[in-house]
This record gives sequence, structure tokens and C-alpha cells, in this order.
Amino acid sequence: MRDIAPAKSELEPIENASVDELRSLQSERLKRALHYAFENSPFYKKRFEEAQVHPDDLVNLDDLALFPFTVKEDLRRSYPLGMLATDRSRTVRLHSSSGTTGKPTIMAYTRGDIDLWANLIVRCLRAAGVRPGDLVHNSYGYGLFTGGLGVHYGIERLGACVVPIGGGQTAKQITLITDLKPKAIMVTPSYLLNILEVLRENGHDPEALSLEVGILGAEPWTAKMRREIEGAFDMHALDIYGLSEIIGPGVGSECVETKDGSHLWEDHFYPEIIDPETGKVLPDGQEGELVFTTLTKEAMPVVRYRTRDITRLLPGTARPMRRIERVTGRSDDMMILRGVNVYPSQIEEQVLTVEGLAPHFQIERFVEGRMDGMRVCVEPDPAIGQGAVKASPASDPATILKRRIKEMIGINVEIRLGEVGSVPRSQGKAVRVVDLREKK
Ligand code: DLL
Repeated sequence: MRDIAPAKSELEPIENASVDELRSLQSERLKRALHYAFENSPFYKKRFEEAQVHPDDLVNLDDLALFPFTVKEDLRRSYPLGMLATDRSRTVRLHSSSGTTGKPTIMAYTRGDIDLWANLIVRCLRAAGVRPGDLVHNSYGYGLFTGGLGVHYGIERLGACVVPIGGGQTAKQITLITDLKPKAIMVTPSYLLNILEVLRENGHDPEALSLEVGILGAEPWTAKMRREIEGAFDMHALDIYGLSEIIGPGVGSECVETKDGSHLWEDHFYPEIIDPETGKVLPDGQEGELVFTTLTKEAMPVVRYRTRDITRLLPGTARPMRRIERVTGRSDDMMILRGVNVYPSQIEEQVLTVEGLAPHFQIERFVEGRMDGMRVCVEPDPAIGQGAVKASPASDPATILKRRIKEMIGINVEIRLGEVGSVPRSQGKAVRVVDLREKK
């Protein structure tokens, strides 16, 4: 892997600022943002009044804790455009969240919001070592999902060249990657694994491809997965984090020189970590739910939006902005099996430790009698082959996986070792959990 890290001189001034300078900018912007929300969004005017707070109550950044939270349900209830803080005629684009249940939530952007977004994607790309003139293969889905179009405009803004293929059409993705020789790929980690598998099936050597960096996000992935992807493609694999309610991809991203968690672009999105049970703000370093207040958004500002993502805030390294520890899952994805909390990413971590298994997996939840059960569906690594897998019980990957999950996570699960290809392949965000329990 080549060293592609940017020089300090290539960064924006705020990326080279001190933490004090950053805090003072945030403080000024936060005051303005609270006034803006109060004065322009009927939703926030009412919310603040109900909570008996006024934007003037914020003197220090910590005073933000006085203000009420915003939750996904607030956005749902205001469907479609009840959270707007500008006239609809000032918006130039709408997106929708990828939620599968209930009404979608609609996100709106002014020209200024789209500009901000493109500029932040430029920051993410630069942090990943992408430069003007480079070619970027964009496999994030286009359309209502913020992934495709969100990064698209940032790639153009940087002066790089985008291949806007979106998700799916795996054979065509491979043709274009092979022939156009992009330097970077932007894609969900699970879809990249799908592409990797098809590459190998067709006799390509992924290491020999032109790719030098993958900018991967939109779903949880583990450190083990990073090693697997970096090894297979001989490229840097970096995390990019974001969510539609805040702006989309590019709320933060990892720097290629440190690869130690996404730096949050907190000059635009002010982060807090709270105890998800009590709502109390937790000190940096403690694990809890990530909450954001947008500092510069126009069409749809949010104040203390609860992301449901569980992580911790860590001090900045390559940049003055704080980092988040890799998001292991949303509190909504957490499963409880006989009293033990489990995230799909913990299962992924174990699947990747077992030799002879492919990295694809899906979890099925079922009920047997009155007991909740969990089945982890996996398949053999095609390079090793179905036959070799069951040589002896001691080397049987299913037995090993079952034992490791018991030892490391503390739960008893069933393992189904299917045929190669039996686990559904991702085209974008992977569906990790299938609930087969009867809905009451
Ligand atoms: O997934 C935006 C995005 C697109 C981010 C492309 C990165 C790349 P939503 O569909 O609203 O937006 O889903 C947001 O996805 O709250 C997290 O739970 C999860 N997520 C996003 N990025 C990461 C990541 C986009 N890097 C939700 N690691 C978020 C773990 C992630 N989870």
C-alpha cells in the first residue's frame, strides 16, 4: 500500500486549528444555530417553549444539556416536511431515510446545505488520500438514499472524476473497475465483499487491481473486516460515517494516516454522548448514544438528535476534531438473547476468526417452544471448498464458530453451514438479522 496521506498544507485551516479555536467556533455557531431553529422552525419554537428553555440560556457549550432531544419519531410525526425551517421553495433537493418500518422520513436541503455537504465530502476524500484528477468508483446507491448522490457531488467538487454506477450490477462494476482503473472505491463493506467474491470467481486477482483506497460505511463493520479487505485488495480501507437526519454520508470520516476511527466534522455537527436510559450527558471516553446538533444546516436543522448509534468520543489525532470509536451497531439492532446483549457486529467478528468460513453471514431469530433462539447462517470459504470442511469434528468450522460465540459473547446459538452462495449477498446495506418469530 502506497502512502497517500495528504500534507498538512493540503487541509482546510480549521483542520489545522487548535482545539481551543475549534471550541470557540462551535460556541459561536451553536448560539446562532439555536436561535436559528427557534426563530425559523415552528417545531423547535414549540419544543423549546414546552421545555421552558430559550436560545439565550446557552452561555457555554455544556449548556446544550438544558435543551430537549429530537428523536426519529419527531421526524416521522412531522412527515413529510413539518420540520422545515425555510420555505419549501428554498430547498433544492429531498432525500429519505432508509428505514424499513413505518413512514419514511424526508430530509430537505437548501442550495447552501448541498454546498456544505459537498465540501465535507471533499474533506473526507482528502482525508482518504484522494486528490483532484483521481478516478472514484461510486457504488453507493443513487436515489432517495443519501449515499450515492451525497458523495457524488463531493467527488466532483474536489475535481476528481466520479463513476456513478450505484449499487448492484456486480459484473458491470467489475468490468468498469478493471477497465477504468479507479484509485478509490466508495461502497458499503458488505457489498464490497460481494464484489470481491465475484472477482475471485471470475479468476481476477483483486490485489492486482488499481484500487488504492476504499471509503466504506453506511453500516457497521469490524477491525477484522478491515484487515480482510486491505489484505485482499492491497488497498487502504477507511471508515466513513453519516446519517440522513444530520446530512448523509460525511458527518465524519477516517484519516488514512491514522486509521483510528472517524473524525467527526464537529465544526458543523456538534456531538454529545448520552446515557441512552437517563439522557444524561456522559464525559468523553464513555460509551453511550451519539447525539448531534447541526451548527450550520439551513433547511432542516436538528437540535440534540438521538442517533441510536452506540459509540464513544475520543480525542482528535490526525485532526483537532474528536473521533468516534467504530460504531458497532444501533441500539435498535441490539438483540437480547436470554439476558445477553448481542450486536450483529459481534457475530461478524467471530465469523471472521474461523478458518474455512466465508465472511458472509446472516442471523435468524426464531422461537422454539417458549424459548427465543438464534441461528447464525454461514457458508464455507469457496477457496477451501465444501468437502474439506467436515474433515473432523475438531476442525469443523460450524463447531468452532459455535464454541467461539459461546466463549466470547456468552450465548448458545445454532449454526447453519449452508452451501456456497446460500447466505443472501448484499447490494448495499446488508440485512444482518431476519426475524422469523411470529409478530404479535
Ligand atoms: O447510511 C449515510 C451514509 C452513506 C453513510 C454512505 C456512509 C456512507 P442512513 O441510511 O440514514 O444514512 O443510515 C444511517 O447507518 O445511524 C448508523 O447506524 C449506520 N452507519 C452509517 N455509517 C456507518 C459506519 C447513511 N461507518 C445509519 N459504521 C447510522 C457503522 C454506520 N454504522
